[in-house]
Amino acid sequence: MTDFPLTFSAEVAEARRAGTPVVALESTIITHGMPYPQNLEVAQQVEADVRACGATPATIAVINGTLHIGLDADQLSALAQAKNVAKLSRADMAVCIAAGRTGATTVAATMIAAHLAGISVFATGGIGGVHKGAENSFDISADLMELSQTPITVVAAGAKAILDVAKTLEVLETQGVPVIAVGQDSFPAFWSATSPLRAPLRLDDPAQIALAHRTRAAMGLPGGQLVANPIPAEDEIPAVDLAPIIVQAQRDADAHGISGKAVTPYLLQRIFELTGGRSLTANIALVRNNARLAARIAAALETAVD
Ligand code: PSU
Ligand code: MN
Repeated sequence: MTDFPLTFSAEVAEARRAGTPVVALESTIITHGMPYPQNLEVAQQVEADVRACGATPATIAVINGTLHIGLDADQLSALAQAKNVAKLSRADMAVCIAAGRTGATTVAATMIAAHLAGISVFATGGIGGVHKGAENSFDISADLMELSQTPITVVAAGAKAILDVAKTLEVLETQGVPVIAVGQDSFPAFWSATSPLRAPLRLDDPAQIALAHRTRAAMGLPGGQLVANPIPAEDEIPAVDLAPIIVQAQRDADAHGISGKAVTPYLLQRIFELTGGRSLTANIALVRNNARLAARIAAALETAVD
């Protein structure tokens, strides 16, 4: 019972009826994070990875004013090619729906939608965070505040090195968000498996992560968990290779006066150009790796509930 347009794909509706695991997937990574046609291939591949690990994928987006929980093949293909799609965070989603427009969901908006749909686990690439120079620009992603208030376990490959990762971890701590590294102590840095920073928490087993999710709910603590899953070693770009490229991309963003919502897509596109496409190859590998772990966590959550 909703008083706004919300619809489920056939396979997500069936999974909800059957009580089988579902993994939410965001759509900003498709519309603003990768070029066509790779974005569509990756979106399809990530959905296939979730299915291969025993869960149902629910890619989330607003299409012509309806919040979609799961997209069919034609909708996914159309979204991947659509122009001028809005980038939706907590602030924008209701306006987009009310105005009958189309928008892709960021981590924050996907968490809100997943929660509305009764989905607990969400896989993405990297979360938004505190940008370099935030002490002047105040550019801090709404993703961080969303993690503190919406009970979703988000699987990401840490935070992108385009961010101020140390400040991002500080804000997450202030907001009471558990940041849990998987299989290592270091907090992963998106394209690179490790960073000089230690993750505050570590759990190596999907069942433990699922239990921590349920324990948080049982204690009445609002908010979710950030699961920081390192990119597989064979796919990473070493941090030393990336460091000068990130400096260059940030310098270009500043020189062009890029601000607000445009910052993250601009930096990703610039790094794609400066790495000759290598950043995209790594991005694809880490998103797929996150989808597989998320499916296992979702399966462990369902097992624990029954
Ligand atoms: N990771 C990617 N590509 C992306 C994003 C993350 O590899 O496009 C998106 C996510 O949707 C994330 C958003 O929520 O960037 C953060 O944007 P901002 O910094 O404007 O909050
Ligand atoms: Mn921002």
